[in-house]
Amino acid sequence: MLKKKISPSMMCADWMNLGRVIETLKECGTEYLHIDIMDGVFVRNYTLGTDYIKALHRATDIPLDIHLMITEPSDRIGWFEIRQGDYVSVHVEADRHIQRTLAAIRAAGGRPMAALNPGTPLCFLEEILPDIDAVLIMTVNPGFAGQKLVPGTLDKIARLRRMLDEAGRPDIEIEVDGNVSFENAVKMSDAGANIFVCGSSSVFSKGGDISGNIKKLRESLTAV
Ligand code: S6P
Ligand code: MG
Repeated sequence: MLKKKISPSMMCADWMNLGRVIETLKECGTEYLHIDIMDGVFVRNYTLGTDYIKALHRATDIPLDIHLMITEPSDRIGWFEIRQGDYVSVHVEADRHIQRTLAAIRAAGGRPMAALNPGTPLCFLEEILPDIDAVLIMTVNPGFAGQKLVPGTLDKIARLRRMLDEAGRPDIEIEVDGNVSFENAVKMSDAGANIFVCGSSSVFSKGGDISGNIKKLRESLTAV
């Protein structure tokens, strides 16, 4: 059984109090910090960037979970400062040379993760299982926080877990990203996910403070 891990989505944090937010996330034992990188082409938005990653590397030893929503990431991996143990995810839809890109992430000290949009079938992963440490299942169409879960993605997580186990890769982690609310996190965990990207629906929900939200999330996940 893979450890359940929390990866707060930093685009949803209070940017005016970022230092304090990072201290709190560290105190709460957050396993990763999720960094959304968008290019305005692969998704219709811009968010965080290369200098933000450098600043976080200097501010904290929490490993980063860098989610590249950019076209042709193979040409751009070198733009990003990757620290040993950081996860870097690339979308299979965005890359003509995904195997080479995943190898480049590994060579830079990162942990390669393949990301799939809700409409992208699992068969896109078949040839690259030897090259990845994790799969990112998008549970909303990427680009924006605050969206509603695409319901079919719950079954997709379960089918992926079966596919990985049958392929002899129970070690490959499944990350979920999009509307990971307290309720949805339990369903996602039940289906086989173990890394939870938490944004406005849970860790940064206005209904509570960060520590209280993380405590509530961990309690519901361990009750599964
Ligand atoms: C945007 C991005 C996500 C969001 C996260 C927000 O698609 O990849 O990481 O930041 O999903 O969380 P929430 O709870 O607002 O959906
Ligand atoms: Mg993301």
